[in-house]
Amino acid sequence: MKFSVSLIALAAAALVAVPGTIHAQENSVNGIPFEWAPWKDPNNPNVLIYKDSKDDLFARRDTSDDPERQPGLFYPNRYVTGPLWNSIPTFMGAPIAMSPEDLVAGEVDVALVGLSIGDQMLPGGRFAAMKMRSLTDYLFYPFQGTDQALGVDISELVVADYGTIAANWMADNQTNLDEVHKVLSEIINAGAVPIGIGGTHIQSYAFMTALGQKHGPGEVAVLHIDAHYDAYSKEAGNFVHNGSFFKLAVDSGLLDGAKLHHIGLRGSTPDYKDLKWMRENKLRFHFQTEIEKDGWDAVLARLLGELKGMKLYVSFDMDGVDPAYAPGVGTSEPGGLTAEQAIQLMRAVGIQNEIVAAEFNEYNPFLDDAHQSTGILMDRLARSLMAGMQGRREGIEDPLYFDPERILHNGGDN
Ligand SMILES: [Mn+2]
Repeated sequence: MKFSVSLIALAAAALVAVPGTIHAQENSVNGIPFEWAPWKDPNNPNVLIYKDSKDDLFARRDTSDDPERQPGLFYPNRYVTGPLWNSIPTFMGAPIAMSPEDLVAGEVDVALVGLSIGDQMLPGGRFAAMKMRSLTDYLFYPFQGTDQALGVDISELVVADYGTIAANWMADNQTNLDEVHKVLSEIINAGAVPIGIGGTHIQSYAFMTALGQKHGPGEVAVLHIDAHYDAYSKEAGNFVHNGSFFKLAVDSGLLDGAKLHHIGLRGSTPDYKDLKWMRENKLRFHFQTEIEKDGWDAVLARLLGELKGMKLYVSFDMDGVDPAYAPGVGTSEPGGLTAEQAIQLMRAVGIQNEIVAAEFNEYNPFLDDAHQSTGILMDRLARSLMAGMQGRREGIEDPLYFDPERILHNGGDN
């Protein structure tokens, strides 16, 4: 009798429990005792707790025993000149800065900084920065920096490699964002423009928190190049992931929706519900369909018109470019910008806008071709942006400027 009663009680309990929902009870969640899941906060099972301080994940090396040196930039190379393959690799072959003091003393204009978060459908982005330092490439800083469209030399800019921002691959990526924010703030407060290399698109959220803190929320405009609009809802218990960060940024007031400019959109999203959210929040978006309909030149002119006069942060997802030119991405979408259009866009915004930050992400070196086409393109996109920035310093105002010396012959006669 007793036995059958308890069976009925069990059956009743099973009927009450709704699969997939969380039932916080006195000492268990979904029937799992809290002592078996010590990472859950008994008061709020949606919140993860850390046994150790999360700061331990990003402890800085003790440098007190390092040889003393004056703050500033240094090259890790043995030779005065030479290709990247006979030196210790840095981004573009740039000299190294280790600390904000180095950035200030070196009067650094652009700090190239590696990113290593791996929040991606097909993991690989955490290896992108490492790969970008060791591209099989012949262009290296400061000797080969002349942009062939503008005729300006990017080595007029003081560029440094600021190392790679740690992302603990065993930690959740929301925790990693704190460290990205911290290091980006070091760069921004030292007066340099951070250009992020590698990682995945979730890091964009930390760029926006660092820029929001420096310039004020809603002050900086974003140029977002991507096949995807990255304002999907939060998923799988994550507040932010590499496809949701723009929604969170706009909904939280960190970013003014009217200053979020998308280009490269295609594929099967957004749906009508998401498009409604984009319209309600006044996002500026340019689908590939618009380029198909009106042509690249018209859409580029429209986009540049919208961006005019704004402080700009460039957030470049490599899948915004046609996989014909950039196959090394995890969420490949046929169509998209050509390599040439993307390069032209970087040059143009570098001339037209005050660039306050940029990052090139979602490059997966494991999926690149043997020529490293995606990595080489990512390098050239960063160089083209820097060429635009230098052109702006030299007084070039037209974002579609071309150096006449490189186009016109005999004074323009032929
Ligand atoms: Mn993206």
